[in-house]
Amino acid sequence: MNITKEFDTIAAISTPPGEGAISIVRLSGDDAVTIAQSVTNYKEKDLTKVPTHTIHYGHIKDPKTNQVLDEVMYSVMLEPKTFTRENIVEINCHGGMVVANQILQLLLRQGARLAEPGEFTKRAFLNGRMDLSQAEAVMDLIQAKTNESMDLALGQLDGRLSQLIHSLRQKLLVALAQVEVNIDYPEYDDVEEMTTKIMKEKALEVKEDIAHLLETATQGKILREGLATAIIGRPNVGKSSLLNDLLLEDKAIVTDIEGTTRDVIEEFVNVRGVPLKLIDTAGIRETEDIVERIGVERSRKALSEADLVLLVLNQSESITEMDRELISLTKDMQRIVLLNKNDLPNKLDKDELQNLLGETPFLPISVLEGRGIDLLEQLIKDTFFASNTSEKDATYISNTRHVALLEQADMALDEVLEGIEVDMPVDLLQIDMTRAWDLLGEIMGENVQDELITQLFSQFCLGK
Ligand SMILES: Nc1nc2c(ncn2[C@@H]2O[C@H](COP(=O)(O)OP(=O)(O)OP(=O)(O)O)[C@@H](O)[C@H]2O)c(=O)[nH]1
Ligand SMILES: [Mg+2]
Repeated sequence: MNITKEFDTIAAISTPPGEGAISIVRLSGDDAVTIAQSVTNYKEKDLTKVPTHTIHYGHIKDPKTNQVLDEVMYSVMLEPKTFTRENIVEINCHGGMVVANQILQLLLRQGARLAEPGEFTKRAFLNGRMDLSQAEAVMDLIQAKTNESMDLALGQLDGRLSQLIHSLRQKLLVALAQVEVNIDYPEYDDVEEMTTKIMKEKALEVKEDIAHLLETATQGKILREGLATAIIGRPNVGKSSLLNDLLLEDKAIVTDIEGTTRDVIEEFVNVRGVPLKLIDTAGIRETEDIVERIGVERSRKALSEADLVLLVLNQSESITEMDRELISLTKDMQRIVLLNKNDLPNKLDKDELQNLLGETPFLPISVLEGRGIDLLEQLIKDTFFASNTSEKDATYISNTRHVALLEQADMALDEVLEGIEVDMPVDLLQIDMTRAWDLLGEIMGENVQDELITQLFSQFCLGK
């Protein structure tokens, strides 16, 4: 990779905007300490002389106006044992954006540059402190929605994925080394035979490992992005009421008018450790109303993209044509069928319903009275963890970029195998195998294009 090491000093506010007891303004780079020192009250400790990894009480003073801005704590961390492998000073100041912003402005006037989003982590990567998959884990960690997704990110930050990829590449390296032997001693026929044998062996081995990793991809993606759960049903069965109940919040409008929800509403909620992206949809029915019709279209789209469907029926009414249609539409999907309004007299023929549903069980609930919701939450959890062998320490692939690279490496290995079948010369096989090796390396950030790096890091939040 083409790394031009920048050594200018960057600064940003690292705490989220809003009210809080403290905010943190962070400096990283060669001049971090001298810039911090230039805004202290000079009668206080000299930060350029303090030992690394120490914390100091002091003030922030504008050297031009002599105005004291805040009373702060300075944490001084000298390279190389820091997050960015550069000198870092973190200033803990009073909370609220005004103070933190004033301090940041002052640091910029004293020679620091405003950091781009993700630039601290980008430097950690460029300075070799972590590989790309670990840097991506930092981002996942910030966005983690449940304990499970946090574990996943932590594992990756730990370098678990890197180690695994490293071991795959090691296997390919053994085969590639054998090719060199082959090139050095071309006069021995059995060397050539030996070489293709080892290449085949290793290609198959690595393909199997890749397949195993890719199997975990869906699971990993769900942990990261949430299980897309669409609440589907005809109008007025209580979909929005259910959404509000699971969220413990009145997000969606509920009325007794059919067609209340006109658009898709998405909300994240943690149900017993399962991260759900709950999607409330417009009730599905034939309608002349143009706005509602667009809503119904969107509901159908949400349905087709869902990982899990909560199909809501109204058990105080008999089964309608639309119910039948929805039952048949979801028959191949992961679904939970709910009979809502269990508090009202029952008009729904359960035998008929079971006939329509086949194997799928149904669960009577009453959102109004809060009955059956506990069971529903348990069912969601069981469904989720049943489809997941849930190896506690498994390395999950959760990142689309990683999935794409693994798939490409797998294809390159297919080409190696096909080449062996048709007795292709060893040096041509070597090209494909080297490509597989390179592609796996890209997961950790080797040979990755500068633009991709910039784009990846720009997804971070400011100050990270
Ligand atoms: N009796 C009874 N009424 C309920 C129950 N759940 C919801 N309702 C009522 O049913 C009506 C419709 O509820 P909504 O949640 O708006 O239904 P919806 O499925 O979102 O309707 P649309 O958005 O129009 O498709 C409201 O008056 C709710 O108060 C329940 O368990 N029992
Ligand atoms: Mg609704």
